[in-house]
Amino acid sequence: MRQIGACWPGNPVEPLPRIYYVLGPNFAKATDGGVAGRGFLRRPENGLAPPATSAAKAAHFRSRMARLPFGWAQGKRACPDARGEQRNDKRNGLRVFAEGYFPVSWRAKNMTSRNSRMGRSRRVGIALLVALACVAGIAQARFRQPSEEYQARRAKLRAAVDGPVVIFGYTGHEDASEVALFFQEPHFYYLTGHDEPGAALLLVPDPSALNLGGRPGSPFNEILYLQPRDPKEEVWEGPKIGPDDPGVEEKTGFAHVEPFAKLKSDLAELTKTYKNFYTLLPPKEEEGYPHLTNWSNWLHDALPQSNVKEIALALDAMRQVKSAGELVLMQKAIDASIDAHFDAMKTMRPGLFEYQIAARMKQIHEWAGCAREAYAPIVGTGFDSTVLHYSALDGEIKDGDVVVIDVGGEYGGYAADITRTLPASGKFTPRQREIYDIVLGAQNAALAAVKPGALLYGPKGSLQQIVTDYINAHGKDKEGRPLGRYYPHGVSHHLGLDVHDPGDRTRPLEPGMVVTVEPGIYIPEENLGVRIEDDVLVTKDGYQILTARLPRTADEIEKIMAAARTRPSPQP
Ligand SMILES: [Mn+2]
Repeated sequence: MRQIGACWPGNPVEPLPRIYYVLGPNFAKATDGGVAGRGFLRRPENGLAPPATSAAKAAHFRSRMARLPFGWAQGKRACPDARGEQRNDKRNGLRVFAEGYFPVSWRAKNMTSRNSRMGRSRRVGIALLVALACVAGIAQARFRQPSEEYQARRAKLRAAVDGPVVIFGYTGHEDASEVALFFQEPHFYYLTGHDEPGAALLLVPDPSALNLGGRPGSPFNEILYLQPRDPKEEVWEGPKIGPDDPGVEEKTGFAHVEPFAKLKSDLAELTKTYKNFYTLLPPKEEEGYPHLTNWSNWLHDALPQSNVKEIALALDAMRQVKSAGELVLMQKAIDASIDAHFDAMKTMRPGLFEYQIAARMKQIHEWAGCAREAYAPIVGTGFDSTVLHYSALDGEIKDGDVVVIDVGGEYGGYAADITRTLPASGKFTPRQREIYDIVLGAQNAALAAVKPGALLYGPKGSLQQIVTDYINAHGKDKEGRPLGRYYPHGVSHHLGLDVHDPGDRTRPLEPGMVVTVEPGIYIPEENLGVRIEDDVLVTKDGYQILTARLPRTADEIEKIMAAARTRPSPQP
């Protein structure tokens, strides 16, 4: 019922068709179209027959496909049109979305930085969770920084533009699946710390432009717009912050909070002063729920005579450099994830299934305060170790396998991203160790280059080039060829509120940036994949490995595994 990842474009292993559609559980049941209730369907336009055993269901699917808006039919991963029906019908106790297409919200690791804004939001769809939230008060999925930190970020962004900035939070309608929980749009969260649906933010460079009909406190240079409170909704969703609540300024850190309905007329007022307005514009093809497309259309309608310009560059650049408060949260995510990786080393045994390793790791994250995983866990054994974003986790771990474990928790909204590769039996074979040591050597070479001014990607001396050169200069495949062909991905990405944090990956490194360093070699014909991934803070003079507590060498890993084997296998 949910889509797990798409393809890896440069993957030499198995070039997959670019698009999968996500289908409802009833569809999967009717068609056997997937594993364990996951209905995958390849796009019929690709000429690939849907894996349907029910011709009627497949015909219905095709007719629905034909009605999709152009952009979706051209290659989007999920269809938005069934979700509204689903909500309404659920209210009436009906479930008629047998052929519904679910927005993709699973935090797939393969989202690009531009697209990683998408599909993050989760709607509370499980009555039990709602009830718990009501009892416990408003569940705080993220841990706020002090209001001053958000105020300073907004002031910085205001100073960077020549017109008002409008940013929209998620509405809570982005994901209609049963497991969805609300999670705020990361840019909006970065600027506001506000974690409830349906809000918007307006920043105005010159406050005198927004003298709004003598409202008390005018003029304003920033306003938070909130939905009015709805007592009927709150029975289900729990109490929310409303624009007219006493103390709303204190709670939100905004001197001015208005009902959302006022945003349009405030914008109209601002057109008297400004020609340029800024927002997050959608990429050419927005993946998942079309949040940016919808809201930039809304804004164009509200501002027909104005220029609506992109703010992402300025905002992404700010997000790339972490504050002390952000680093505290990141370290907590990393520490929980390190503990989970230690557990995996101790638990690893032939005979276990991949999902069992992941299950223990997820539990350790949650016990440590992580609200959720930073991305869909990857535990790949044998051949699965060579699939970069492997996510089925249904393989049995066999003696002699290597197991790639790329699993990280998310704490206070901030992601950890850690990979270790373990020998299933506790001891690498000579060939496995040879490849392992090449990956480790490449990682060490890349780490040594991390300092302010260094480049992740680009010409000679970039981390990507260092890793490629190192891998090509060490070891050979079975045909005697260099191993560079088995390193198909990038060495690094920024890490933060998103596991693949947005921003320019060719920007020279600066102190305060947190990036991953993650070389890998994946040889499918040998069922041998190795990735080692650590999270690194760029400092004034070089770098600090935030994941340093977790050993990286083959010797250390074997030692930890051997020590655990003298004791009985840990129980859940
Ligand atoms: Mn990574």
